[in-house]
Amino acid sequence: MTITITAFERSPDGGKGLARDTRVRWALEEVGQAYEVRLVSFKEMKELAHLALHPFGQIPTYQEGDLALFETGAIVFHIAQRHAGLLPDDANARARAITWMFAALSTVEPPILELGTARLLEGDKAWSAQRMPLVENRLRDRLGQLSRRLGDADWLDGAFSAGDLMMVSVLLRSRGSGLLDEYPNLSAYVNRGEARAAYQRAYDAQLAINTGKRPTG
Ligand code: GTB
Repeated sequence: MTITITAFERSPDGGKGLARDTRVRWALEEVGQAYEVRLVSFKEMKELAHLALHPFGQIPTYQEGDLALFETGAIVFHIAQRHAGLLPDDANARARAITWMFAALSTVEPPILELGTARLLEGDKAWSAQRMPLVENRLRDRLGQLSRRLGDADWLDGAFSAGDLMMVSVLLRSRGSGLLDEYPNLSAYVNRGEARAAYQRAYDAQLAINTGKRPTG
């Protein structure tokens, strides 16, 4: 059955991997599933046809036959459950990998997004200078905890899994803040994720849409 995802017609980052269709593309590449992409404009995302697929008017969505999904956590989890390659066979190891997916989305991503909002949308407010160190330190705390847990391991729990895919995807969003560089093992972890052939294919395909160039891979 054909898999179709949605992505930005024009991504604000020019297709440099920050929009969340990247993690879905990456998961599909890891498990070797072909997919099609339907590009949507910001206007179309808020129209009824798209809202029927995504109640919050966002990308990405995922369609496969009768199934329509939104939320990257649910989509990547679905892909990882359906196809071999992203979750271990051992039941306990599988549960731990799923735990890391949730940790990425509900414990690590929020302070990253909070800092983005504070810098991009609130930087000009009178109270911003007072609040900024608090927001930055909240993210530092989280990154420090994750850094200590990762230690010198390549991946969070044994072999690369959907947990790493989600964690690397989330951490990538913090790179521009400069804070990730304060944790060399986390920087190296993100670099390892990006170096995977499946990630590169996903990145190239997204970039090609925004630059008009065909992917080379
Ligand atoms: N929790 C949802 C999920 O994980 O699927 C969040 C989905 C989401 O935030 N989608 C964003 C969206 O559609 C795109 S990824 N936004 C439009 C809207 O809400 O109206 C967020 C994003 C967009 C662009 C960049 N960038 O260019 O740097 C980075 C991240």
